[in-house]
Amino acid sequence: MLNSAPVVWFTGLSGAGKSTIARRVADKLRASGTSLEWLDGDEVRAIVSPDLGFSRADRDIQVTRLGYIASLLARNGITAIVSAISPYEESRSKALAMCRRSVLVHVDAPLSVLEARDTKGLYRRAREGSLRGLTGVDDPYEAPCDPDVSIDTSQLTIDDAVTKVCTALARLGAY
Ligand code: GGZ
Repeated sequence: MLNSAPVVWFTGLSGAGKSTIARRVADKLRASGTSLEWLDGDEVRAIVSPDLGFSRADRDIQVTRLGYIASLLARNGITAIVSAISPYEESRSKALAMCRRSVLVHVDAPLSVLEARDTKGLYRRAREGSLRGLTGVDDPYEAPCDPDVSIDTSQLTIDDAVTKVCTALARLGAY
């Protein structure tokens, strides 16, 4: 029987750096021969969840879908990397509970830094009032109480962030 693989779950606000770090971790794991899939919230929404918006109920369904897909991959020996805002503690914990082994990574930065980066212009639109319900501005984000890894991307380089995640995976014997 195949051993179950880990799920690496990145949570945090838009623009915090989840996808950037997830991509670099994926590259590093692939280079060491790990079979993996990366489920990015934005991409999964486009393909699997076009029916969903950003209400609490819809975000919870999105997070459940991500958790289920990740658990299927992991139990078949494929490491699953998930990057999604996943703002609510309850649905995030339930999704992770579907996965046998997981590393929860909280990617954070002060809101002022995210607003200055604003690569997609979402924060500007939220401040102007043309985008409602942006997480961290006028929609809640429940930070994990006890993440396995905490990264503040205003303080840490991407290289150091990747090393922190890989160290946590090594503790699981998964890297
Ligand atoms: C949050 C939004 C919103 C609102 C559009 N709130 O950083 P991005 O741009 O590229 O990725 C974000 C993505 C959120 O999808 P997730 O599946 O990660 O969210 S959740 O886990 O909360 O279900 C963001 C963009 O969609 N986006 N409107 N109102 N993010």
